[in-house]
Amino acid sequence: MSFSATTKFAQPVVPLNTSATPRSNDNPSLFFKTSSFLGSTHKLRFNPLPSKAHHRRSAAVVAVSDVVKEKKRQASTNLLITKEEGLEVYEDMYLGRAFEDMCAQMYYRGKMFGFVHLYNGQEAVSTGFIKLLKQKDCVVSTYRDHVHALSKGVPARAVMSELFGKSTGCCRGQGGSMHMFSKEHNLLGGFAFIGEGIPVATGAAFSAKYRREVLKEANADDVTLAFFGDGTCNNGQFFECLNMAALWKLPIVFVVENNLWAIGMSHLRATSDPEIWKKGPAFGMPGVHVDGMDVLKVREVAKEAIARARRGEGPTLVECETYRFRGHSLADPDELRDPAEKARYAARDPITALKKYLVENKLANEQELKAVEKKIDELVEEAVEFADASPHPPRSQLLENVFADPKGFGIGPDGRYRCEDPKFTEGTAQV
Ligand SMILES: Cc1ncc(C[n+]2csc(CCOP(=O)(O)OP(=O)(O)O)c2C)c(N)n1
Ligand SMILES: [Mg+2]
Repeated sequence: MSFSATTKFAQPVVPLNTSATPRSNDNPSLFFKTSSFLGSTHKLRFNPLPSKAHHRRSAAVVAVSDVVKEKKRQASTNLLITKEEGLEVYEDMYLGRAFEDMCAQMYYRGKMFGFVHLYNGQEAVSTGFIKLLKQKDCVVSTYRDHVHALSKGVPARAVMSELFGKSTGCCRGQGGSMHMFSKEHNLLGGFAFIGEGIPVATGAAFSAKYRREVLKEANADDVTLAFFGDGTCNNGQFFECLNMAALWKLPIVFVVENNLWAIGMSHLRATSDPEIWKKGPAFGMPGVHVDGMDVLKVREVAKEAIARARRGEGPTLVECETYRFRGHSLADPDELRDPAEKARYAARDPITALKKYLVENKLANEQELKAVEKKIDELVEEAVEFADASPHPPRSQLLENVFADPKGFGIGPDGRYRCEDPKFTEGTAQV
């Protein structure tokens, strides 16, 4: 089962839950959409536009993953996951949740500095995709990056320590929450500017293709996953990179984590056509919409998108409908979102849903899952103790990796870092 390239693919569009929504040409006057799309309760005012072009365009679009539907049909005889995989997936999702809950505690106790953006609610996306990767494959994240790092195998203690700004962190305490990076794990960041990681991911995918096709490295079949949010999809870098990746058939999967909000801006209010997955076919790559609260569905879509990239068939755009259970960052009181919307998604908690699936299908029992939870709770506790006990970086590290030419600003004529001179922080040093 595979996705087909769009323009050649004459498959009927499977509508998302938009059928109740009046089309803009149904009624020439302004109307309010009470927004059934993607489960948001946000009210949206549309301006009517002649929308024939819209209808024509959607007919060429690839539909929601048939992979999932096909598998579902077989589900009574053929489970979507084995016991071992199920436990691995559960463990990773539970780790993501427990880690983030601990971050909230530590942040409010003053152990972390700057902004800290948590991933609660979105675990099915990180786990569903990243657990399918090999070590050599690359992941490019956003500022909501702790859980992507954990799924990619960066040890919890190295992530926690980074958050504490300690020298044992995965960036020696120099990056902090939004800048997780690990060469060993091919986690290429952590980016604070939205959209900034997408070109980096495209470059990583280009490098794999170049090594394979130009340098003839037969094993260079690495795949890159670029994660980013719905708000980021209105940024030019998204479109530029889709174009380049499709043009050069790069081994990349663009994973949109559509949690319906960009800080306090509703996706429906900010985006002319909120169905992001439709933008894949516009560039000649498959676009897929998947329930991002269901890790098993995400995994099925991810399997095919990753395999497609590894086979050299090019990029895929996957839109995962998900939701964040906390505010935008830990500094956000989260007063803008409708409590009914929050409650609706809370009821679809991806960890609870997976647990139910595993137990109902006798893939795991409560005791086994409790044992996983206990192990992870201890691991997270240990990560905090490790981070707390770790030393702060030396002052001399302050300007390392900040300047391309460290001799130009960071290091004085005596060969020592200028920041080591007490006058540096007093502002009276000669620099
Ligand atoms: C280039 C740039 N513009 C604006 C911002 C400010 N900003 C920080 S987060 C954010 C919203 C991003 O929303 P989304 O992409 O949906 O990600 P989410 O936070 O929902 O995961 C914005 C606009 C930024 N970081 N970078
Ligand atoms: Mg968002």
